[in-house]
Amino acid sequence: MKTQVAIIGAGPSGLLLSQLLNRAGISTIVLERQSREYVLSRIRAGVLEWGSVELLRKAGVGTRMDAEGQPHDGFHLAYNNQEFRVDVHEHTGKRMMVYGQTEVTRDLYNAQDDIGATIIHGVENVKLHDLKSNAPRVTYELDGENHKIQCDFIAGCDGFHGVSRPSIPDDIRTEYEKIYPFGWLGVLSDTPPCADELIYANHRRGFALASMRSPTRSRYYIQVPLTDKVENWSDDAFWDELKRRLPVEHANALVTGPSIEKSIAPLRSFVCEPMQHGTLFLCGDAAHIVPPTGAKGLNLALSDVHYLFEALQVHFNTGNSEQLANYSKTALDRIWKAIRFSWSMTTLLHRFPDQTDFDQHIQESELRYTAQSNAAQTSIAENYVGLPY
Ligand code: RFL
Ligand code: PHB
Repeated sequence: MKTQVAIIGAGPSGLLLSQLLNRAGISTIVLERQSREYVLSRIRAGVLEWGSVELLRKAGVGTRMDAEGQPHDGFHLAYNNQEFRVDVHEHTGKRMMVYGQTEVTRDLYNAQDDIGATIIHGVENVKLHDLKSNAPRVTYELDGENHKIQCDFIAGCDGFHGVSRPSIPDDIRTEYEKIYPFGWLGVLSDTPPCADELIYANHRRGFALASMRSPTRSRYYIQVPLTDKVENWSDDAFWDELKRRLPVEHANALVTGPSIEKSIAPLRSFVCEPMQHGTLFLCGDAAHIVPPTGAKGLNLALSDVHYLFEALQVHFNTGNSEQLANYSKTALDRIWKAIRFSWSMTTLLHRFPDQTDFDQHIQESELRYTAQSNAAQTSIAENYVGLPY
């Protein structure tokens, strides 16, 4: 088989890149290890930056998002039973869109079906070859048979555990990592959200987040030790703990119900440099991970795709490869800023195992300062809504 761009992974970054390239007349083949049903059953991010919204519209997948997504103008920060609102729209002129990653992925799959794009599921043993030549290849197995794709470029959109990043030789690749000493226990439930906007709560018992997917579907998280097992958290225990950590007004308004998804995610910050090697380009979680506190993971994956798509388009249309050569540098500039923001939100809002009363006072005084300072709120707002591409 032959294509211009072979894409490894059918998560949001692989599907969006394929969608943008196909619409620009550039051929792709997407290889995905899992089934389509499995990809569409993953519950992940919930908040889109406005740049992501505009990019999805540009890719022709904005119709359902615009009809069913919920634009939000602000969010709330809580501590010590107090809370304040960061009015993102007032500070930046932009808003966020609450629309789940699962729905984004579903819209991308449907759009790819409509244009007859090639997505091959259930592939095994994907290997990348001759990355430094101008005729790279991808080999894989499907139903026990070996296959080969010849291409001009390979996009590594295969997430943190994929094969693309390790295909960059060790002596060329530098990895930066910070592991946080806690995880997030998340629950999805068909109950109305306890507030109109998201609430991020710093609490002495640990962080909590009240989020949502729709007026009838809520998503909540609480910080838990890394040693906790999801089986040991009954729904009742989750709701009780969440109520303790949310400001009392919202705890009283909380409607509980059976969980329809419950999982624990560890928190880490991770960056791989460079994000390209010869004809291979990494996008999204394949190259970087952020803790979810800043709602940046999915949005960074989409902004990487924007940079790579623009660079590939210029290359194929004009033969000028300068933008492509600068892809890693351009993307990393924005990524490191999101890494910093996600780290600072995580540090501000979580309870660390060795945390002293002094540390707690520092967190609370930063929150008090932010509550009272227009400048501090502008800074949080412009990072939360997404820095410009
Ligand atoms: P994805 O979504 O991980 O997609 C990668 C795809 O590649 C496939 N794959 C392979 N295919 C072929 N061959 C191989 N060898 C392959 N190895 C892997 C995988 O099956 C998969 O389909 O990466 P992408 O597209 O870069 O998108 C990134 C986002 O998914 C990610 O940043 C966010 O979901 C992160 N994230 C969250 N971000 C938020 O902003 N808010 C959240 O609440 C939030 N929750 C989460 C998350 C990530 C999680 N993971 C990865 C553990 C919760 C979880 C559980
Ligand atoms: C979510 O709704 O899943 C969500 C929202 C905001 C975050 C993280 C996760 O910062």
